[in-house]
Amino acid sequence: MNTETVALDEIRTRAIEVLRLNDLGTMTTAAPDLYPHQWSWDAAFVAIGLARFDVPRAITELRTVIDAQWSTGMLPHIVFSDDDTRYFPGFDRWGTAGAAARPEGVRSTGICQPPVHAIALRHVVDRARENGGADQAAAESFLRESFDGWYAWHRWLAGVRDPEGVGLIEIHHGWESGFDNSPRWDGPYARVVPGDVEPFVRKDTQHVGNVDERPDDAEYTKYLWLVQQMASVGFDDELVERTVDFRVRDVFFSGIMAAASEVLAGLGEEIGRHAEARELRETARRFRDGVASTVDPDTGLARDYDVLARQWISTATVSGFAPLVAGGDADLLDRQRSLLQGPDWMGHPSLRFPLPPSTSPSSPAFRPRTYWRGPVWPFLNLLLGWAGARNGQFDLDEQLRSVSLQQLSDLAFGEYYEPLTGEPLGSLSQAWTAAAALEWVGQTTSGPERRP
Ligand code: 9WN
Repeated sequence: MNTETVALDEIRTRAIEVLRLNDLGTMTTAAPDLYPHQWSWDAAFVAIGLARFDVPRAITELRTVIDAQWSTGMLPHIVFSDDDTRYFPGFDRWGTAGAAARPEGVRSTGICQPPVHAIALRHVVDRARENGGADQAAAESFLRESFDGWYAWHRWLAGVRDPEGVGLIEIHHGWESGFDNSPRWDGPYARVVPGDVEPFVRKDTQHVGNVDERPDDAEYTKYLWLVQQMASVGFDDELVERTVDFRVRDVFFSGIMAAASEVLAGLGEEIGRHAEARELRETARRFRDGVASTVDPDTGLARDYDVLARQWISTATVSGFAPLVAGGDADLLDRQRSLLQGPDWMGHPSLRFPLPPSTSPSSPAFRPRTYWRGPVWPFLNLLLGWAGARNGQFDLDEQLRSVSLQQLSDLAFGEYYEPLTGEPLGSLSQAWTAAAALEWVGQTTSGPERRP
């Protein structure tokens, strides 16, 4: 066995241990202490990792996500476990107990996260088919059984969050983006003026090495104010849109929407759901075009749009690469790939590893230790690599894979990494980081054979 094989075996073994450590049976907690519940987009990445060694468990993870679906079609961003002690804001604080659309018996929040789920389901079905036998039968049956749920989720997003059909998803909280305190949201949050926010005691700061890595209390007050605003109208879609002080068209969310709609269309075709597949391909086209329309000709980066302030958001964050995720025009994808591999991003000379930081080190907004303001997030690199392979950008996919595996050979499975030193930050034993590692270790082919 050569050294690389030994290291990969070890990464695999330890990553499986991390997923087992976070396993509550029907859901995987996002992290053992900091996040003791199931998060929606984390669960999708977790399913991708689980599918590398336990297809039935990967199916269970996705089943828990879909079982929490609201009657509107929305998939909530957190499905709460029974542990009410370690995370704030918990189920009671969310005020979703009386929300009419929430399925009885499933405790969840009332906002959503990016729709990576169909991409995860694609991975699970593919792994199951490679294994054959019972795995294949279970995954194919789950695909048939759950297709309507995923389809309803995409229809809800397309209809309720993009009612004007511009091809961009509107979000109502930074938490919906999954990029909570990214400098992308500084402008919109600066305009949020909280009313009376019920007193609160945070718990997240007890679980990280240094509180500066997390959002501050002023940011949390605004986060909770938005929750209160939504709760005050029972999380009703129409009323929320009229009430909430944060309304932004999120370009990265929209890029994922484009990619996942295309993938879901393919899955639908495989089970004979041709009408739905046609509609989903049309949805994918709409969001690809929407994402491409935001690209700033000067910087080459895609932009979010602040609906209330009627302003573009041009901060240089990794979300500017939404077109790579969405797919589409070959010239645009080529330009974006060069930009990503160039000196303001993966090629920045100060980086410990040539991987995309969440904010460009060349931007004045860059903070190397603070959460979404600079650190490298491994799960995002898995998504960008997947998109790269799908776009035929195999060098990008291979670079993200091999360098990420070097980074993750510290076996800490950090939530995020300090880009200049390579130090793991936030939570350790983070589930989706372990899942990303498992997927990378499991990829034994590169180049066109791996085209998703
Ligand atoms: C709020 C679980 C989640 C991720 C998000 C990440 C962080 C939560 C928090 O953790 O958000 O949803 O409390 O900080 O920003 O992307 O899904 O890992």
